[in-house]
Amino acid sequence: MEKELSAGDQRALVDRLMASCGGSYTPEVRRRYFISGPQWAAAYQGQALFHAPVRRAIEPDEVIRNLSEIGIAWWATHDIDIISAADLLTDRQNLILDGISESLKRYGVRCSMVTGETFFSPVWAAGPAAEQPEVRAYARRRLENVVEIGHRLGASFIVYWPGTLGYQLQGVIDETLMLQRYAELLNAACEKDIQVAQTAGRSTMRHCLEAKPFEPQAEILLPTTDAMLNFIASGLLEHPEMVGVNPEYLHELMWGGAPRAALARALLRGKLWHFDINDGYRLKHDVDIGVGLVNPLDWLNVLMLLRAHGYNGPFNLDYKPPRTTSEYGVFRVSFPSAVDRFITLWEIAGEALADPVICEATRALEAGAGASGASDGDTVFEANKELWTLHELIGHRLVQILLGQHRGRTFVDLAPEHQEMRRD
Ligand code: GCO
Ligand code: MN
Ligand code: MN
Repeated sequence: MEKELSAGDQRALVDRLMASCGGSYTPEVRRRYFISGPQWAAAYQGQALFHAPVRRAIEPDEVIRNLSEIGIAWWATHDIDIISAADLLTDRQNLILDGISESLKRYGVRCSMVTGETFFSPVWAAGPAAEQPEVRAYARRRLENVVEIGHRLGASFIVYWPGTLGYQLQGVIDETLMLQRYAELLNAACEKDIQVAQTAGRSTMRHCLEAKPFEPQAEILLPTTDAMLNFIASGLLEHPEMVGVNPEYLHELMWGGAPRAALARALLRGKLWHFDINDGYRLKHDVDIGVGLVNPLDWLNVLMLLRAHGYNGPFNLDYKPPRTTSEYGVFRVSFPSAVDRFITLWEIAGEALADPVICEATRALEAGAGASGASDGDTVFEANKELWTLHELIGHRLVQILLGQHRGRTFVDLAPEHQEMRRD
């Protein structure tokens, strides 16, 4: 009988195959990118409605140490990821934050973003902008507290995901009222920020709204990044200049949108400040798969847009290591491979933007045929129709660049077992 593969043997196998994969960057190189690792992604135990946890709980100090070793220079957190419900808004909270600050300092990691939990606790059963004044007063204290936590940890971004802003049952809520009430909460957070920033001699933070089309409410009041942009411009916010968006790649894909187009619309409004990066499938639930594992071509194109428009905000690894990945695998495979795919796609995007074929084709398309005499549709079409073949040529070129064909990755000398497929 064959010897059983012990846990140690399995880890050694994972390490060996991971090393065989190659293509990884050093921690120093990884640190050059504004990539953040969320506490909740690393600490995700694999639990869900139909799923029992598969990994043990893990403390912030351990997460921060591991991110540091991998070369992820930034860390992000929810208030309740680091402070238990019992300690929130008490003096104990400050002790905990001191401990976190020490861990960050010890491992040379910086806190980029903090976010408030307004979806999990029983008190949010009807959402943070519920009818009851006491729920909203509590929500306000919690959001103001997140602002304080953010300043204390040195964060520059706050994210809001109002997934409980909506309803399960028809006829219960007045949407306009709920949105007004939500705006009041954001106004309070911005006011608090102005105050704390002034006292602390710091800049105010960037407040970023994150949309998700489905979950946890049945109907969501602000389901897309576009809805968020509209809300920011609604006149309900007292400091719209302090509020921008944090699109999540998968959340735009989930409703059937094109993430790149959603990002472009936010860029045009000057509101693309923060970006949650991950992957998944259209019109499915929020699987939060690691960046580039499902749609690498689309990701390449997304990053071309962001590079071309000088996006310089954080890339937040808001994904969930799959349930099949072990605790060991989270920091040995999941995080490092996500970072390395991102960096590679980012660099390929730079290559694609500078690619002579794409550049020349784009210039030619922009110039047009130059048929100045053509005024009716048929003549304009006839004058330009050969040029438009370049669209497909550009599409082909982009895939070539993704696959490395432009660098000579071809299969001229097919392996003998594939020879029979050739007809030459
Ligand atoms: C999700 C959400 C969350 C938020 C986070 C920050 O996919 O469930 O995107 O991960 O980003 O709660 O507010
Ligand atoms: Mn997110
Ligand atoms: Mn998500």
